[in-house]
Amino acid sequence: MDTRIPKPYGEAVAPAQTLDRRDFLKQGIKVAGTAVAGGIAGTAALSAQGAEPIGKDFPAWSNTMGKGLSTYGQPSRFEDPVKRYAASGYGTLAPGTGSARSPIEKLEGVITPNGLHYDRSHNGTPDIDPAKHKLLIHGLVKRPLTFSIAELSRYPMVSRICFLECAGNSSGNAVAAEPPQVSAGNVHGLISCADWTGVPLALLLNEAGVEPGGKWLLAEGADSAAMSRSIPIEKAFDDAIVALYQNGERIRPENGYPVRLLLPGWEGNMNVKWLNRIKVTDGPTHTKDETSKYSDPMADGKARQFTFEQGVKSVITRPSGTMTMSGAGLYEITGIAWSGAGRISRVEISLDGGATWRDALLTGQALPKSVVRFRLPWEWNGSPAQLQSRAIDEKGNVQPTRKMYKAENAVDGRFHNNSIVAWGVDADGSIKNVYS
Ligand SMILES: Nc1nc2c(c(=O)[nH]1)N[C@H]1C(S)=C(S)[C@@H](COP(=O)(O)O)O[C@H]1N2
Ligand SMILES: [Mo]
Repeated sequence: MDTRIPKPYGEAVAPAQTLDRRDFLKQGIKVAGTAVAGGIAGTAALSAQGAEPIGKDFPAWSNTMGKGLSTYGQPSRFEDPVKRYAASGYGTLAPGTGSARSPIEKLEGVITPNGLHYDRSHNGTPDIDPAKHKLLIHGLVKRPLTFSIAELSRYPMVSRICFLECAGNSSGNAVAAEPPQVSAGNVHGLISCADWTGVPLALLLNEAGVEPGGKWLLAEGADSAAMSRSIPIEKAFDDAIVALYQNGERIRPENGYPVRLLLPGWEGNMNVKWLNRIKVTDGPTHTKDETSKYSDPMADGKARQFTFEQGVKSVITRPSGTMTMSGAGLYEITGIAWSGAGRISRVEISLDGGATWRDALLTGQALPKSVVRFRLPWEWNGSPAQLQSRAIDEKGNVQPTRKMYKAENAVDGRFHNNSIVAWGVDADGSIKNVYS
């Protein structure tokens, strides 16, 4: 696979290390303008492809009938390498136990296509017949209720674009002695963002009638891992969704079909997939999934019992590790940022390993608890550089450095690593994962 990054506009255009975005657009327009006037000869990139006068030698796809209609669209066959990075540590013993990471360095915008949403499963994907699946709400309620999927589908629904991130995302960068030389998605791809639709959990709880002593929930999945977590009931009345749809279509089996719990901004693990039971309790249940894991060991020997909110974080996805720059010139640095605390208010980029910073542009909408995309034009002069991004959210939380993360967490602490990601660019254009 060719991982070289094409330069957008051929030749070097300015001596400055970075350009103002308006300059970037102007330069782009200037180059394109020259190209048209000069018969598409203005740029190295275009002339290299061999410009032809319009109307001569049409490619076959322009003068033969196109392929027939299809009932479910697929990506172009030329895009075949865009795949999740699937890894299970247990071989044939438990092939579905592990994770398939999103190839974030190959995606644009903020929405993760359903087939590329990350999948983290504790015992594989169950093959659930929606006609036989039920959701039970019981415990400290006036009326225990069960809901079939058909019944759930008749309730008023809400939609929300939000990110989901595994507590174990970026754990490779937290514990590996040397930075792993793999793609951005291979280290940081346990993050995805989708448009989820479903029934507000508050609606269903109100129908069941929560008793005054009901303060927590136990949410359990129908998979054979019986994954279950305790959730403070306030979250249910804030923004929890019993989700049935993912980006407009029914949730994919890997992501919780036919119904999952969605807790916007909170630790991926608590977003119970294949949801089949919610029990209202007076306190946390202390299930196996929240005592054996997800209780982060700290440097001082103590452990955090719960970490609900995902920290403020960002990753430059292009240029990024394992890619190669195609020579000095103008590039666009881009990446994704998110925070469990709300909106991203700012993303800063450093080109010199954290010594100086400048603001990136946030493009599109900065929705709360969603992924936002940032961009910055960069005139690379061909000498070594170290790229970093630092996100800040509307609550004033600032993405920490890796040193800060390591100082706070146990030596083998690997969860909730939201520290700054650094990419080292060598003079030969190769890009490496580096610890700063
Ligand atoms: N029932 C059940 N729910 C589950 C899991 C699971 O294994 N079983 N994995 C959890 C973990 S660790 C994460 S990070 C998220 C992942 O959601 P996704 O696979 O849809 O990305 O689901 C959570 N919900
Ligand atoms: Mo997870």
